[in-house]
Amino acid sequence: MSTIKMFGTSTSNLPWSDRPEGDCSPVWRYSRNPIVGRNPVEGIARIFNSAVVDDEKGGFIGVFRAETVSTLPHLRVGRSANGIDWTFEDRPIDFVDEAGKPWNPYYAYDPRVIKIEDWYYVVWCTEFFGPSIGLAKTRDFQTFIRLENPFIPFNRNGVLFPRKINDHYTILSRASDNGHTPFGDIFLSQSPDLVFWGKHRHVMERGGSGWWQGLKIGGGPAPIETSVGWLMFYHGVCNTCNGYVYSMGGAILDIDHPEMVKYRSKNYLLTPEMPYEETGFVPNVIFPCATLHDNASGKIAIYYGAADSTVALAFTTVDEVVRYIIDHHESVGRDQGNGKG
Ligand code: BMA
Repeated sequence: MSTIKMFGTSTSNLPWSDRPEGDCSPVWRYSRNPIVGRNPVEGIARIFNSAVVDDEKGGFIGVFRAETVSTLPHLRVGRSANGIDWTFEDRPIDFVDEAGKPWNPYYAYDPRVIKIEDWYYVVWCTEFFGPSIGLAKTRDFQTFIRLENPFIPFNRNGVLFPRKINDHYTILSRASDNGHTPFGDIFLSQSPDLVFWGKHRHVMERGGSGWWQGLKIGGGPAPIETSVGWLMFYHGVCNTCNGYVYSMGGAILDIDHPEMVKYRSKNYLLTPEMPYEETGFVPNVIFPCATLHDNASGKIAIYYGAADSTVALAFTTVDEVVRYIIDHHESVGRDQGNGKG
């Protein structure tokens, strides 16, 4: 039993490994990583940065970022009995608009899947006269209905909260530019209907006392509701003389006012250290997009993209990771404010 409670969809059969002996980091890796290797499907060079959910029938389903051998990213459904061994559909997701007409993005990447009430929502970075956020809903992972794009360009890392907050759908995002944004803080926006978005608030800024999140930060998996606040895993990027390094950080946001950061770890929770994280199409990338959690035991499984090449798994428990974030927290800039500017 965990001391800190988690809420929301609970997955008792989530993939799990105990912390290896002698490992004292707050998050530990699956020893058989990566779980999706290179060239997993004919014509697909790499699958990474992907979103996995409980299919509520005892198995797992997800929306995966796949890149063709001509390096065009698109989204594809995958299924798994155990959350570790995946089979993928042989074609990209075919989106339709609300009238049932085809509406497919030219490119699509970094999906998140979030269940709110009885719909699964897919949020991704889409082509919309430049990169912006795409939004679709599905009940069966066969028909994907695209909704209005929430934002104008340029924007990335759209992440919905798994329930309405103060009667509003709530989304994290990062305003960006057309390329590898040399800036970026996390903001949130709210909507009564998933069409009209407003009440924009600043959540968290890049920076802090360490350098690992000094260049930009971006939302990761859907935040997990806990008895101490929203547990948010995110990515932080630093610039080095040899390129960008993407690590995973952790923060706890106020439950009713998630624009207010309660605690934010000054240390990363996971940084590229393994060969499959340090070497790949883009070296030194850990990019978390999904978690599964079990409310009774407090176990959390984290799915992350490694080096823009593969999918990997890591584990923690709510008690350990929240304790780590609180014990190592620091106040950064205007994180604790009301985000109105
Ligand atoms: C970001 C996104 C991610 C990618 C990362 C590292 O801008 O494009 O999909 O994992 O860069 O290349």
